[in-house]
Amino acid sequence: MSSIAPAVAVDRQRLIDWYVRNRERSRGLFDLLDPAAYYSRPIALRNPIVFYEGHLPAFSVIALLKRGLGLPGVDPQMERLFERGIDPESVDEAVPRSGAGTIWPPRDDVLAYGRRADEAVVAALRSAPFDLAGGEHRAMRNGEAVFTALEHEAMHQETLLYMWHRLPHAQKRAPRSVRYELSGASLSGTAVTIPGGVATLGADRSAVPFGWDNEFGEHAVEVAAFEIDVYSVTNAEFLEFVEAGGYRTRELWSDRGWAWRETEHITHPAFWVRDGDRWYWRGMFEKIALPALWPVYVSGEEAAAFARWRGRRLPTEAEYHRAAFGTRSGEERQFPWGDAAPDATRGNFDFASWEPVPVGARPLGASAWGVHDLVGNGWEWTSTVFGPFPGFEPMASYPEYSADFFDGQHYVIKGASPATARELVRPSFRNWFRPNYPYVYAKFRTAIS
Ligand code: AVJ
Ligand code: FE
Repeated sequence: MSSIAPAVAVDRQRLIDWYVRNRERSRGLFDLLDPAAYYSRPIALRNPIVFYEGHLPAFSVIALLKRGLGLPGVDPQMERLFERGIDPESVDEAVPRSGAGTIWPPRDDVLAYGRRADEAVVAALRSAPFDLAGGEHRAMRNGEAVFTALEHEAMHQETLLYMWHRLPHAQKRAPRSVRYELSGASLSGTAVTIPGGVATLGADRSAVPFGWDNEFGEHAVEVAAFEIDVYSVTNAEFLEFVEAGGYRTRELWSDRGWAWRETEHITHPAFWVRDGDRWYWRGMFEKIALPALWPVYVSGEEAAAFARWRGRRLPTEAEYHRAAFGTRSGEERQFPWGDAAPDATRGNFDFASWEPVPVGARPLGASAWGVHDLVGNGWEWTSTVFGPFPGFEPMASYPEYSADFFDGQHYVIKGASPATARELVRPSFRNWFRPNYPYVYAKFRTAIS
């Protein structure tokens, strides 16, 4: 046995544990649903629920076994059906894939496929050669395809949860332990000035175990001084905007935002429900009298309109970095709170909660400038169009991942939501959506130069 063998063995076990933990969590999410919901499509532009239960194992087979290790798949028919969804963000309608006309298999077949895929993936994680960096195995450089599979499943758990949020409550079974944090101090209206300085965006390939293609490479950006809200905008604050007629005031909206608002008849956040003369939060398992202190979850267009109403704007991606990771000395931190590993005391992420918590409720997670909740409690909208960093190269294990969305139609969101796995909490991680996508767990704060 070579001297590195024990370290490799430990690593493999950690990857297997992660895979198994991922699979158990996904199973738990599907088991929250009434079987009647299984073929429904809670978000019209996304595939029905059944697709995702097949997509998770199929994707791992495709990315790791086929592209990474050059092994055969498990079931070509299932892998074709479940390879890729119709995503609302997708531009390329010419790619044949599953969609509206698809006849979906019974759940038992999907589950049986999942079990076979799991066996094959775990077997590969246990013993397949991982040092295959060269030539036709580019997708295994630094174990890339392994992490692609693992992080993809974790990311989709968030997709599933925000899809579940749209389902009627009668189609979900609430776990016994559902609790909400509702009370706290009323903390709005404070802002802090962050002096000009450098923000480091992206990651250095040789310094991190894994990153998605859009995270590379590392580069410094000069950020001019700006002022930013210490707390995310709450439901109570957003209600002022609604009551002041913000949704009817043309000049607060971009042309694109106004067109969306008109065609979709948008008059309030998608997470709000009106009943009689009261507002409620559309919770995962029930409707909740609108929690004043929770951050409001909105689309980017709504966030931008609110900011304009306040005479302010959304922060850029670089300003977010500076607010989150910058310090007075010029050194940058790994996380807003410093270099300690992310845990539940630092922010509302890693499935700690089904809903947001009051803004400022995790003071141990504040950044060096005293800005709260930059990681956790909802992603943060930025005004930055999603695009490649200098030196971008599509990843071999999943070349379409980012490149398909460099179309000028998507905006960067940063941080984490309650449904973001802790493995995805890192400064370079970037998420993106169209600015009129109102379903994600995304909050915002305002800034000004
Ligand atoms: C990066 C979250 C925008 O949800 O479409 C999952 C992630 N890509 N499978 C999405 C993704 C392919 C993606 N986001
Ligand atoms: Fe996917």
